[in-house]
Amino acid sequence: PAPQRLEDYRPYPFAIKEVRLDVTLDPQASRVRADLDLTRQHDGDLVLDIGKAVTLDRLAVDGSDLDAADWTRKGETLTIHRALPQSFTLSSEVTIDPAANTTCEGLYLSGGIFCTQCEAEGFRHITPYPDRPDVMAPFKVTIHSDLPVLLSNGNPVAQAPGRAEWSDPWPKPPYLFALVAGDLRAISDTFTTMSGREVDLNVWVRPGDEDRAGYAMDSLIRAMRWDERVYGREYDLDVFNIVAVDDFNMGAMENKGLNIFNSKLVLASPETATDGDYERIESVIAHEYFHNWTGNRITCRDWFQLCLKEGLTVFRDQQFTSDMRSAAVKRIDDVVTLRARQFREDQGPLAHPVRPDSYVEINNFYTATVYEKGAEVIGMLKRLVGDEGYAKALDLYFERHDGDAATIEDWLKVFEDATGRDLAQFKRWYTDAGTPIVTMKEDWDAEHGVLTLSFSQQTPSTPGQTDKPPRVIPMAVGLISPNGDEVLPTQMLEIDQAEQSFRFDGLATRPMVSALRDFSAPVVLRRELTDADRAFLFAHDRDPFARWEAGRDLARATLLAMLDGGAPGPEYLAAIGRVLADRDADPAFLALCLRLPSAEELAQARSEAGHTPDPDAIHAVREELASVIARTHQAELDRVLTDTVPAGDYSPDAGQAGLRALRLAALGLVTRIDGGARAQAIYDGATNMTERAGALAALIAAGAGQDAVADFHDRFKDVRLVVDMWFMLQAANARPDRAVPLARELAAHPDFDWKNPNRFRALIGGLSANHAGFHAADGSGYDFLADWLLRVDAVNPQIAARMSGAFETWARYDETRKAHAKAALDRILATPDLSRNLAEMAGRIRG
Ligand code: HT7
Ligand code: ZN
Repeated sequence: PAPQRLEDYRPYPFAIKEVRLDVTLDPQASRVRADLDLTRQHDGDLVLDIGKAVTLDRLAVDGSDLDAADWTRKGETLTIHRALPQSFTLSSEVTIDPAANTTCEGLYLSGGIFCTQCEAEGFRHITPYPDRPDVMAPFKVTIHSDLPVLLSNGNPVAQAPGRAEWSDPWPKPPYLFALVAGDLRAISDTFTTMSGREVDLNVWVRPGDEDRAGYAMDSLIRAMRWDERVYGREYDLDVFNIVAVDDFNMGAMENKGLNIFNSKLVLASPETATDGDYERIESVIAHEYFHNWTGNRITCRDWFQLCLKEGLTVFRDQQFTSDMRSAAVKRIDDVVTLRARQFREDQGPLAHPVRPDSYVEINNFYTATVYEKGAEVIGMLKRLVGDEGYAKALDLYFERHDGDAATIEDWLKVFEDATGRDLAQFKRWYTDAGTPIVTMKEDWDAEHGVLTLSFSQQTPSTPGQTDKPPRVIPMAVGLISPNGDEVLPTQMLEIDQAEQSFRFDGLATRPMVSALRDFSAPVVLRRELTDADRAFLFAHDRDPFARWEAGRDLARATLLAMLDGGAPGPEYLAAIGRVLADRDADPAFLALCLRLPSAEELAQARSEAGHTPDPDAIHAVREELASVIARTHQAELDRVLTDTVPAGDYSPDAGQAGLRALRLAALGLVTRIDGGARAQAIYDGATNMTERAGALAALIAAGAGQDAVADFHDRFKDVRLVVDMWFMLQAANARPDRAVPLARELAAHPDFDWKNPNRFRALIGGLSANHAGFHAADGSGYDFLADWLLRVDAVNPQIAARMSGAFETWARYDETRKAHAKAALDRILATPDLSRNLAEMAGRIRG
């Protein structure tokens, strides 16, 4: 299909004053009647979107039925040819089959619960409609069903057995429509808003899951309070409902007043969820809630503007987590994720701007670039205009655009108007793909005590974009004297030229430069440092991100040297010794410092340095370095294992979670040399899932986990989310030569319900995350993935397309692996009836 292009945007010819939906639920034949009050605004045909599986039973204008000659239906488009009055009501009646809908889009069934997913273009599978975000309307919805709980957007108007009416007064785009019906149980609370209104809060789950919904409710209340305190944003309906379902393509969905969640991001108890799960629940509950203002009250004009709501909402949820937990640890975690996912995307065949200018299938653009880089771009804006400028701009954004479907131009304009700053050059962060490479050089004039820092920036070409003019890059630097004191606290340098220098005078001795503090811009920084320099920064930098970065650089340099036949140097081993001996620092920070760079990160680094990465060699050096650390620091590691057991009952808070993270980081190292004895002991004595799953992962990685794997399944076979974990832990941690054979065995396991997105992601995503296992030299990982993508594509194209991203880096490997990957991609592309989703992804990746 021809791509959609940003430049082709045209406003819709009609406005909708009100939408009235009447839905009669039936698993095989649900009936939807829609009355749309339309008024012409511009010239043009009345064109509606309609899903292919929707049976159109009736169309009428102002009550008179249209006959077949009055409309044409082609593909997903319904065009009305009849002459139309200025204002009129268009009525439609359709039949749909939720039970046959396996796509988790439109109206479908999950474990007997009717639910909907309409972003990005799912509303057309429910009723004919202008399914685009700039057509906003208030909705009134009546649901007919015998099921006990019937929910839709907005406020409840009337509830009677077999019937419920809902009214959403806030004009909304169709992608925010939601309906849920089923046998559900709520845990409930209330929230009094800043202006004193009481809001009913409910988290709806399947019967029996109620005792695992408390943390989601607690997170919601904290998010509501935080958005009032930090952004001045108040909730605007009488009720806020969250529903957890088991079959869901992504994490969650911010439908107005009725958020629908993947149950993985709602349900948690100490025995069944890890600290990481709790933290994700807190942040995603907050993220979806924050969309109420950044996404719902102000939405996107078109899907090219997706980063307008997603980048900003990710930025806001990151701020929230920083406030709830440790800001330093959160920043490091976010950078690790950004580099692993977004840098990889920016450096490969799927690179695209934060605001893309064309797409074939919009669902393929819910990417790390739009979300995570979109958030980084906002972080840079905030750095450039300062906290006060940011607050003024946001106030103006909410005031000026409430009720609008807005664009990135609107967004930048409020910053320009609120702060007086010209953002023409800054806009390149939205329009230009690729990660800038910034090279920093130092010139020290000892005679005059002057240090000159020279920066050059260059952004590599990306598909369809070769010309990359310089961008504005906020570069946070500090200077540290040889005795470790900070001689110059953080300064924000603004690099806006291809080459640029900055002078620092009056220095008594040559300082060490701490650069890109707090990861002030999403760039790759290149500079020359010795291991001794890195160790110095790791010991003395006051900026926690830069400190961690120096340690990670040291680890990375050590591993890269080992790949060239070197041995771990004394600086790194001594630095790890200091980490293990540090009793003052935040344990969560220390845990991050102990974590070795991932295999994927090393492959990326090898390839950037012009080498062909060898997955087996990368696996081997990581194992070797872990063993060397364990042998060198055995006594300290044992001490860490005993000193990091939190006192008191389990709590998912940052303090306890940090201790457990440190304990598991130490365990991962000692398991390399003790044959799994300590991991088995921790597994056996575990009182919470964090330790149990962490110990199991360590045992599997050591090739010693058979008994624990069987025990884990026995204990948790009835807890769906933990069975997902069981699949994932095995596939992700299996030794490389076992990974694909094991994945094949697991795919034949009776619990492998591959049509369930979580279960599919657990196994297939687990294998893709096993770097050397997935990139097996015989191509078996690629074949396995291709087989499963084709199978799942026929039932759920969004999941197939998303998981195909594992092929993204195929071109960086050796000729044998490349030939296998190419053959697998060609096989996918040659398959008849491939979805638009997977065809676009496989085509772009194949190149
Ligand atoms: N805005 C949502 C993104 C989304 C989605 C969610 C569930 C299933 C399919 C989906 N397609 C797009 C979630 C968010 O980012 O907040
Ligand atoms: Zn979002």
